[in-house]
Amino acid sequence: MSNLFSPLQVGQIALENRVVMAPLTRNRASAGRVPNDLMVEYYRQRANPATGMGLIVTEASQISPMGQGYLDTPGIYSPEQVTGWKKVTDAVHAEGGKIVIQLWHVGRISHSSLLPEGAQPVSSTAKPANTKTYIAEGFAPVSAPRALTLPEIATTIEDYRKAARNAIEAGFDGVEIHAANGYLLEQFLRDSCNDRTDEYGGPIENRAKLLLQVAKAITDEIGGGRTGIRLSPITPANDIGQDSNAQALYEYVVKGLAPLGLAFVHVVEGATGGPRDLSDQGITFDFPALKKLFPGAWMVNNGYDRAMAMDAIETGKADLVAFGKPAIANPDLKLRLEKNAELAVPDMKRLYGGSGPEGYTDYPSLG
Ligand code: 8OZ
Repeated sequence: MSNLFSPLQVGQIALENRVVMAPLTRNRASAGRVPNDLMVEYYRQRANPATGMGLIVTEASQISPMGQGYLDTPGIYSPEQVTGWKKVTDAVHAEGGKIVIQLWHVGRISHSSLLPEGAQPVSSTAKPANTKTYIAEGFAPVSAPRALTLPEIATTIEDYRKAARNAIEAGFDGVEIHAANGYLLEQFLRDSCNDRTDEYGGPIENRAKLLLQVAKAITDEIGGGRTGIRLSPITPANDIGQDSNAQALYEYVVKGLAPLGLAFVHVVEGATGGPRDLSDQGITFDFPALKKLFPGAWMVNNGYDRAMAMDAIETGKADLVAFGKPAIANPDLKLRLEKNAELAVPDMKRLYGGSGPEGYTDYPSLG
């Protein structure tokens, strides 16, 4: 029988265990949004599947300069970034590990000070989100966006395609499309945000079009077996609002993804980093019904502890479990889960930013 510690072939990626490091924003890239040597060490520490992660999903990484929304997040659009990431993938592979990069465009969750020539952020809409981001001066309200034009949408799809090509050049085993947490692709998906009147707005088929075109471009470029996607059907993250019919929307999306032969779908169950159950707010979602529509590997996330994760795999509710905070504080997470050893907790003051090892590469392994 499968369990959390057993191998799994995920598309073209052979995993030695089912413990996944979730994508985790750490805001530690160097000038030019280039991955640096401390980032190499951080991923290396977690990469050996005998003790650490069966699969690492990197922190969200912008596909273009316009895709950036926070200070010091890494990119995957410049040659220098590809060179920086190559050091990460080489280190992970030397440990016997597997790593995919999360491809990110923040859409309206950005600030002009982070964008080329102080540009306005872009989105499905010109309505601003009521939230903050983190810039050189500290926390700041996001800047008002403008709606992408049709030619700009085409360019954005090409940016995703190029980023996927860059990821393979940088040695990644694949990519995860970030279509969650209130960022660009979710800003198109949900009718709580998307107020377009063109072919990318209105009915579900139109709102899902950008996501499916991005997935098609990426799978054409690098193959479905190297492509995964992250969805968060009911998260309220980043002031996205609830879709009027999330079940129908996300079922349409997963049905549209299935023929592309994606390696995995990664679902955030409930509110990202918050409650899994939102039924007290009248918000429910049938996740097993969504899983039934997808033939590839099913990755679950959000507040999983050891017992929940083991149960999810053993009962077939999921094929993979992604851990966030536990993966930050426990480089040997798989070993600790296997031994039922105590899990360290992260220093929450050091989740974002910094340039030294504190709260980043100084979490010890057992023994
Ligand atoms: C925390 C801080 C900044 C960004 C996400 C990429 O929620 C993020 C993120 C998380 O997906």
